[in-house]
Amino acid sequence: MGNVVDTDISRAILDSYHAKFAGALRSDVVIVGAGPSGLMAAWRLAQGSRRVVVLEKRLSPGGGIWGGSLGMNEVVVQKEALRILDEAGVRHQPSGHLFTSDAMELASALCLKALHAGAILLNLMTAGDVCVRSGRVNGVVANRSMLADSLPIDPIVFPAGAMIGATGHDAVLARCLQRRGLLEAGRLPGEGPMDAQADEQFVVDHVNELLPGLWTTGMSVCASQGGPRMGPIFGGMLLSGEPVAEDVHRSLSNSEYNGGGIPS
Ligand code: 48F
Repeated sequence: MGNVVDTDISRAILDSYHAKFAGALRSDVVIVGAGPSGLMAAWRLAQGSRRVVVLEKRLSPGGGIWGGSLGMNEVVVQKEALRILDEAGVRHQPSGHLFTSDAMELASALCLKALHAGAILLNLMTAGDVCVRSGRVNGVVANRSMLADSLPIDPIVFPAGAMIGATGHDAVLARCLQRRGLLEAGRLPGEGPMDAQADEQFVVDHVNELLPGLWTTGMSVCASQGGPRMGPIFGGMLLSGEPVAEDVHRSLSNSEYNGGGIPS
């Protein structure tokens, strides 16, 4: 089996991880959460030549995709999202007026698309705070998952021109702003009762910039703006990643933050 030396293996891991990590410290956009909406936004932004970093607290990216509904690993999408499945090479079957895909296939394909488009994905990285300067969010504060809560270890900052909160139902980044009184009163109402039809449209129509530099996508849109909680259907999550990518791309093109978190 060739010349396999333990120190060479360790050095290979260290060198390539550190190169990746160093790249992640010079990005245009930091996306927190690698669920369907975050991965979709990462894929589109990276396709548009933005330097994108995705921070995911768990070992596996994919968020709520893997378990489908009740652990039945099939995802349902509506026909408006089929073009995304096709572009990602995800197979689907009709089921009445809806379509189903294998959850593993969708999660894997979205990861691969985002990575191959150029996004950097760091797993085991939990975002716990944001940096704000002169009223603009200009970085995400993150720590190694599980270490932060158990040991006195300082976090690290990922600076960027734009941040996207894609942490799903708990809207972590928006809550950071709320805790500090940086959101307008009543701006974080939480999710309303389930209404799958209304929610699917809500997460697409209501992606917006909560505070300069910070956008939300996916279920975080509902949690931060009072939309209905979600039914077990995924088309809206995928479609929500597209307008947020467009907004962020446009905003960065027109701003002094085009080269990252530090004004040019
Ligand atoms: O929950 P999640 O899949 O969010 P989403 O993209 O999609 C929602 C659907 O999966 C589902 C639904 C549709 O049927 O309602 O819930 O809005 O993915 C969120 C990701 O963010 C990660 C989490 O592990 C998951 O992979 N995450 C959560 N908090 C943090 C985080 C954090 N503080 N730092 C980093 N990642």
